[in-house]
Amino acid sequence: MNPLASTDLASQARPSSDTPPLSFRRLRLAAGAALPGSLGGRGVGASAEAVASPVLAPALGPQEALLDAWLSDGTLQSQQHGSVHYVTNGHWLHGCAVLDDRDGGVHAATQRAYADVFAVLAAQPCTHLLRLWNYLADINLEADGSERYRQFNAGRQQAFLDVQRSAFEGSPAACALGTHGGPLRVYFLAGRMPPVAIENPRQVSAYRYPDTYGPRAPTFSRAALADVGHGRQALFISGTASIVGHQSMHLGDVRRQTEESLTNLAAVRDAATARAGRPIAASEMVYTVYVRHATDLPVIREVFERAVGPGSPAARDAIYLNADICRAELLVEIEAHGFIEPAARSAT
Ligand code: 3EB
Repeated sequence: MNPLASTDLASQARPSSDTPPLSFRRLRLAAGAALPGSLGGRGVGASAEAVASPVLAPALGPQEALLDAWLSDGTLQSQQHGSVHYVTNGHWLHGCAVLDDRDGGVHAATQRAYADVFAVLAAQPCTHLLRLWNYLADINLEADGSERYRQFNAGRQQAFLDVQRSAFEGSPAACALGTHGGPLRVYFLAGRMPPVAIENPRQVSAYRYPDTYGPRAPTFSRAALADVGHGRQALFISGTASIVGHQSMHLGDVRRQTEESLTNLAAVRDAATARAGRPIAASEMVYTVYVRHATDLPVIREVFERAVGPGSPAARDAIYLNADICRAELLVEIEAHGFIEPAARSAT
């Protein structure tokens, strides 16, 4: 294990109550290495468990992987249920559903993956989803008469309805990306308290998209704000693209798509900080940038680094993955999370 000191974003806070805080680290690992004591997370790069999205930056050795790991103190239990493997300490839970979508198709695989996730949560004190990360091969491919992303949306929404979870207002924060092969992977993070869902005033809520984008709308909120212990709040910003209202903007222009995505990210961040009552700087968040065409990396990176501050922690620690965005015309998508610190106590 070889933690990048520069990307060690672990909480320094210690719990004062009986809730062990949730924290995060983005790590560089040797292939096959695990991070002891973590709840788990999403890997990319050289790992059998990794998402099949090539890492465009930072440069990795052939035997290296990047892990976005969620951590919390206490006794960890690893369990399996159906397609889901998960780890929990009773306060926080991270898991992943992995299913081959080749047999029964994307709709069935997605519905099944989410049904397994909800069955796990129903049997736990951690019943509330904070954030989901969805990865599906060939997301823009037409199969059996409809695009695979649309089939995914139908299976996802149905799974929420099947267990009477809201598929509209209050949906979890999420992203959905197209990988270069591999099974359906649904990573999820859950806690004991429901997060606050945040929308973007510049965009129609995704769960209210008109049916021109598919018969079943995508089930996600633009962001979620969750208490993570010791007075801190985690802000999870969903995958954010060049969409205004419900329409894709700047077709074919990757520079302007990146700028529009960052304008949307700032709008969601503003809505969230208004709700939290405390700010979080763009330069202090942790980003994943999804790049459809590897050749667009230099332009996307230039625009992104200018927005978050050249040389900032955000610019230094961002990762760029080669992946398909869920609308064929979108060239870039950016997601972020960060921690909003408690208001400083008065010295008096
Ligand atoms: C969008 O705004 C772009 O289906 O879970 C972003 C984040 C997108 C999440 C999802 C899709 C999803 O519609 C795509």
